[in-house]
Amino acid sequence: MTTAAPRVLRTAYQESIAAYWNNEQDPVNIRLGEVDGLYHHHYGIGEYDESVLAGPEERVIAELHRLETAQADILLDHLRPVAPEDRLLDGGSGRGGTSIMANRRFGCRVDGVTISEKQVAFANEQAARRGVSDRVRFHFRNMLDTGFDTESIRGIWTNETTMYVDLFELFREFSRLLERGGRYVCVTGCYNDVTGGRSKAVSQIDERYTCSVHARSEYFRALAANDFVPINVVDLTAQTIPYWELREKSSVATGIEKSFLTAYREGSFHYLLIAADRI
Ligand code: GPP
Ligand code: MG
Repeated sequence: MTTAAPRVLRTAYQESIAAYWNNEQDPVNIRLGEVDGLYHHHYGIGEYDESVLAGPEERVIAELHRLETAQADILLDHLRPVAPEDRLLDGGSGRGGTSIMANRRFGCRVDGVTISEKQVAFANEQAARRGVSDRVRFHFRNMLDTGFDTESIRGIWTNETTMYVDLFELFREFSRLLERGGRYVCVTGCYNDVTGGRSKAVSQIDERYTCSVHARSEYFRALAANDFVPINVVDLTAQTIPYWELREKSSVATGIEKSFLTAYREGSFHYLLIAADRI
């Protein structure tokens, strides 16, 4: 299935991103993951149960985790149908949560790629603990240049990872990897280019994660340029605001909560799901 992998880290920027994720140990990710062993690097959606605020603190942690898992479930809903013999790719797989959920739901082979060697080791350890290492594998590879075979994959997703890369380069690679009729699902934060450029709150998010949030229009331009046709576009903004409100009140708040809440409430930023088919 695989050819020799090309050099993974190609630029000083990519090296700095890899270093960030190799050192990341934030309680907002670790403590939530410990709830049930699904470690996420994305945000949540849905209403929260206000009674958790009465304590104990573990209830807030579990509730934030439940909302993050609900986000991954919605993403996977848009990948269907997937058969057990299909193969899926997780572009920027983090600590592996969404990949493990995809395998659990579809029973298929899942490959995750990330430029963080720490994340690769961590996620492979999770797969081993669950006894799914034969079906779920994490690789130290660059999603812009995976080295996987052309038209070998049925479905690809990126769960909040596209703000680290050029979308035209990324979708060129995904277009190559997918079978005809294969599906790509993206959950992302993007800035609203109807209201102008990057707002101050969006710039704060960029600064916090060393990323570069794209304009909403950029996604559709880059998809169309690479033979992807959107079938569903879901604005999840209203559904993610409660997650940020609960997180802001929690003991695991990191300080970025205000920027997300401001950006979403003022309309300068959207939390978007895009599902597109490779024609
Ligand atoms: C990190 O998730 C997600 C990103 C760095 C992408 C930025 C996302 C946008 C929607 C702009 P995480 O779970 O590692 O972040 P945190 O540590 O804040 O929970
Ligand atoms: Mg997190």
